[in-house]
Amino acid sequence: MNDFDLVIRGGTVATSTEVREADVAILGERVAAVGPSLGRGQREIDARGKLVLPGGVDSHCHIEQLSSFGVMCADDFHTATVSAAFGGTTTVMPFCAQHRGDSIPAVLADYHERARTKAIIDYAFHLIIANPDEATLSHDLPAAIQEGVGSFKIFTTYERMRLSDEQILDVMAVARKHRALVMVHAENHGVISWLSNRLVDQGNTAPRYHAICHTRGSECEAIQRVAMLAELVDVPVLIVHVSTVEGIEAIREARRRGVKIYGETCPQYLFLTAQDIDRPGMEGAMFCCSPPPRDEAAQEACWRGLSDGALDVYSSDHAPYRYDESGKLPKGERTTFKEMANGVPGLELRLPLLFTFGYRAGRVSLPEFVDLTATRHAKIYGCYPQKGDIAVGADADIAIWDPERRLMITPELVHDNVGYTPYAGRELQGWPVIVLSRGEIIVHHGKLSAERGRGRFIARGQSDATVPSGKKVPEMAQLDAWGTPLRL
Ligand code: DUC
Ligand code: ZN
Ligand code: ZN
Repeated sequence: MNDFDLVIRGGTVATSTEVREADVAILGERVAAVGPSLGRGQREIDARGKLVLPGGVDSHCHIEQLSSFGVMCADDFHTATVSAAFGGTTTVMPFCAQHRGDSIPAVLADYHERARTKAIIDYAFHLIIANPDEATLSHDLPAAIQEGVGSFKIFTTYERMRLSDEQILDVMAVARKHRALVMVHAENHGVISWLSNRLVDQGNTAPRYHAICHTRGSECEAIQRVAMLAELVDVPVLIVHVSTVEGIEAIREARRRGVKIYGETCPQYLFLTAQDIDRPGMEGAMFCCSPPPRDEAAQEACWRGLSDGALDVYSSDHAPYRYDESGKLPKGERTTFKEMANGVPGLELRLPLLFTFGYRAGRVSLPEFVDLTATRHAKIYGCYPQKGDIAVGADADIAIWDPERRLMITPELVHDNVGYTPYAGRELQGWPVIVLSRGEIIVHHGKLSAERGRGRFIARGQSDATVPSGKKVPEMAQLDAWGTPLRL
């Protein structure tokens, strides 16, 4: 008679708080026990010499999403989640994108349908809001939050996505009232469009000009403005894909004033620079994302931000486009930097890159690695402790890492549908060799054994991250004192 369905025996188990030698026992879909010398499992995995970590939670990725330029991502819910699983990620949180004119219920229904039949790991959704009209604000967003989609990404740039300051405040007010998290793509639109129009008019169209237009100052200005708006209505806000020294400083500064502001960075800001975009011919297009990778000082600032808490999460911002007419090069060699699809892939290599160049290089500890790649995402976005931990009762989403395994990054190593990786040629040490999702082994030494559509939607609950700080700006306090508080 076996005590458990599966026992992972003799590994080094790491969570965001501790590292210890322990067995992990699984009953059904959940972790049933963690400790020494657990009883027998119907199936056993010998994990001696291996690290047993929570599967990664990637809270920022784009899957089967139509961009505002009308370009479809290269990955659907199957290829994207397969790729994620091979890299040790067991939960993804992609976006359901509302474009102007779209209604939120239709957008959500559409993405649910795409994911339901293809995803092999569990998924939650964020919304992108490009059309904050009356129906969206008063009915559709509160309903979406009720259904477990309690985070909205908004943009300060992109002609067809950006919201005015008034619209941003409208969305923030809804988020405050119904306890959702506002995620912001923060870059100054005027600076980017003014510079890019002039550069193109003057015949400067190569990929490298993309990095020039997205100035450091434009990120910093937009973060400062968004922080000021969030402070006005006292709503927590998360700045996605922070890339600059100045942007990180703007987050620190806002926090010092008491603003509840979270920051995210991504592999492209730790491992790439603008020099990659300056490669010969059109090659630089493979490294173009917004905001763009910067310089070594910015990379250092991102590393520091991750270790001292200025930045809270490390996500992939997987935005998959092929290096051909379907994505990066709609007009072939004649494509201007304004016409290239924006984004780089990263779902699969997010964890292995941080494992090798963060953990193995001594820049982050193992608990920090787990926190940055899994636990904090689950906590901030309201699916902890179901996801992001190895603890009794949690979903048995586990990646067993061989910390010695050496691999060269090549396009063939990666399972997405992008056809290239911006990290080719780097050597990794450490790879997730066995990956479990809700107790089921879905990747086993390079072999996939997951049925299409087995992934489930995770309806997220509220998290502490959405609780307002309680701090009022003087003008709001004055309204209170006059007995005329502003209704949000
Ligand atoms: N923003 C993202 O978050 N991803 C890809 C491109 C962009 O502008
Ligand atoms: Zn963005
Ligand atoms: Zn993104």
